[in-house]
Amino acid sequence: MHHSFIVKTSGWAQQMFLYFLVSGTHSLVTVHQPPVLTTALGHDVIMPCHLNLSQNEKMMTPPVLYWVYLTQDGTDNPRVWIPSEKYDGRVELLDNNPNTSSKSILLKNVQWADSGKYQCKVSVITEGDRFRRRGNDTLLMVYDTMILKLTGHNDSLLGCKVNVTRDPGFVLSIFHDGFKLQPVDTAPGDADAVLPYVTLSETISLRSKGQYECQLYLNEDLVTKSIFNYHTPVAADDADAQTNVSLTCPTTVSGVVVFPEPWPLYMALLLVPITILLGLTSALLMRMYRCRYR
Ligand SMILES: *[C@@H]1O[C@H](CO)[C@@H](O)[C@H](O)[C@H]1NC(C)=O
Ligand SMILES: *[C@@H]1O[C@H](CO)[C@@H](O)[C@H](O)[C@H]1NC(C)=O
Ligand SMILES: *[C@@H]1O[C@H](CO)[C@@H](O)[C@H](O)[C@H]1NC(C)=O
Ligand SMILES: *[C@@H]1O[C@H](CO)[C@@H](O)[C@H](O)[C@H]1NC(C)=O
Ligand SMILES: *[C@@H]1O[C@H](CO)[C@@H](O)[C@H](O)[C@H]1NC(C)=O
Ligand SMILES: CC(=O)N[C@H]1CO[C@H](CO)[C@@H](O)[C@@H]1O
Repeated sequence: MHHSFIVKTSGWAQQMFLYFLVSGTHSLVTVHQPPVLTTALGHDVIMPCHLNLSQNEKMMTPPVLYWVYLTQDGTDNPRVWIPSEKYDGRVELLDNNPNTSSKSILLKNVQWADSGKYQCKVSVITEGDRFRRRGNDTLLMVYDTMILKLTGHNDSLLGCKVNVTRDPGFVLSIFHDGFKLQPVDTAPGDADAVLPYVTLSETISLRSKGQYECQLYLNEDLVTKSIFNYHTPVAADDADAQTNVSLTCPTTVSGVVVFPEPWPLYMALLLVPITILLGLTSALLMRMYRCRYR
């Protein structure tokens, strides 16, 4: 009884396999791509796509990959991979082997017009069938360099500005030593419908010294941030504020990082010739000493 059960399992598995082939249930082949991606203007972005094939599905030929940009009206969707004229020279495959499950592409030098939805599609030929699977679209959103600086005629305000793809999910906030500040002025983006992006802006009044941080969120995810260190408390009168305000340039965390001068390295480099010189001098002195007292 028990024995026969074991013998039968392989037959059962085969039947299941046949069932999937015959019934045309292709739930065992899926295409995965992330729902949302953000990238800085002018940068390159990897758009992931992954073909998931269950063990018992065998492809007869390497799968054929397509990526398309979904236009808003849904017509004339340009092909991103294999690149149509519009994308020529701007798109690369991350993995050139057509047999691997990675179907990700690299889109280079992202522009505002690249904001939007992208779909990854894969054509598969298995032993019993040929069909096409598509991913659930990736929405690409673009942001420009964030600017965080003193504003107002007496530098009593700190303003944060950033241009982003038009989307209600983008939110700017300014924090002081970890606490969120109430803005004195905020612009959710002017309604210039001609431009493919909006300028988000937020201003707070400076209270005390410390670290001010402007953060750009897309829904729950931190996209980019910028830090401003304010060293001296705002003084009572204007003259004080003018002379005694000391600032450091804002450091854009997601962008260029400025490294301090490598003074220890310079010292080390200087020390080498000095040590050699000292060695030579002492050797010379020793010889002179020996000569004199010989
Ligand atoms: C695509 O979305 C549908 C509906 O939201 C979901 O049922 C399906 O599992 C998703 N497919 C993938 C591959 O994530
Ligand atoms: C691929 O499918 C298997 C089950 O068939 C699942 O365990 C695995 O998580 C899937 N991989 C991805 C990337 O979704
Ligand atoms: C991909 O697989 C096919 C057989 O299905 C083989 O002929 C081909 O050489 C493989 N290509 C690479 C780059 O491995
Ligand atoms: C946003 O774009 C406008 C041009 O429309 C430009 O003048 C402005 O400097 C940009 N703002 C930022 C913060 O980059
Ligand atoms: C800076 O100007 C604002 C009005 O623009 C004023 O309310 C504030 O008192 C001024 N701050 C100082 C330190 O003078
Ligand atoms: C105008 C003024 O009050 N200047 C002050 C700025 O801060 C230095 C100390 O760092 C004081 O000595 C100055 O009097």
